Amino acid sequence: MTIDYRTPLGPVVALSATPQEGPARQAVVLDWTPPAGGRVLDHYMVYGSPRPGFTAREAELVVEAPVSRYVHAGLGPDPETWHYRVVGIDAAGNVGAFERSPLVTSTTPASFVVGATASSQFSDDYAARFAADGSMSSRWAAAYTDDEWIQVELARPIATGRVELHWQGAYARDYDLLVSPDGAAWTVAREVRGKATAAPDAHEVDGAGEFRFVRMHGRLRATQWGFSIWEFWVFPATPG
Ligand SMILES: [Ca+2]
Repeated sequence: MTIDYRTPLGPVVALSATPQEGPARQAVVLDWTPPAGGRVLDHYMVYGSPRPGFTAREAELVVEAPVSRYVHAGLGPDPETWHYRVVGIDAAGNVGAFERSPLVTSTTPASFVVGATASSQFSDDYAARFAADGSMSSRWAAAYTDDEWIQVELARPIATGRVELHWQGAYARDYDLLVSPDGAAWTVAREVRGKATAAPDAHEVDGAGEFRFVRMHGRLRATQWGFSIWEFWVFPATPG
């Protein structure tokens, strides 16, 4: 079969945008099929915007994708509506027409963990919010001292839920897990002593009253480094 690269490149096919829910940050999964005609595609330009009337401007270029799938991550914690179009660029440099691309729209759900604060941070690159950004490649790290804490705020109060602490190598030997309805009065939900590895911890919290804040108070470090957590997640027992 001979492929004619001189004719205009057609639009991508079957573009879909599906929200992907995470506990801290949301994402939209974009999937599509290459344009008809069997051409070799070099890459795709993914355009997106909260405005439905967006155009193919550089400011609205979300990514240049090498394959026909892209996960638009890091959205939220509030619901976000995004509109997308995708154009292909073939091996001869032909660019698909923006206006002929399907327009798809996706709205993400609200995040359940809406924010994080801490008693200290090693530097701006290790701020508390990096433990609630949905990414396992960013993290909070405290100053190199014992007795430091990090807490997350929830979208709504719950009485029962699961807390997941995804520790980096610099985990806590001893720590307390506390909950609070207001961020001021705290109840100890769990005392962990003698933790021996950096494996994630999951705690089912129940019977500590209604709470909207959850705190990990590190008492004793397992390493010389500061307490460090990739992600601090809370899942409600009953979806709200
Ligand atoms: Ca993170």
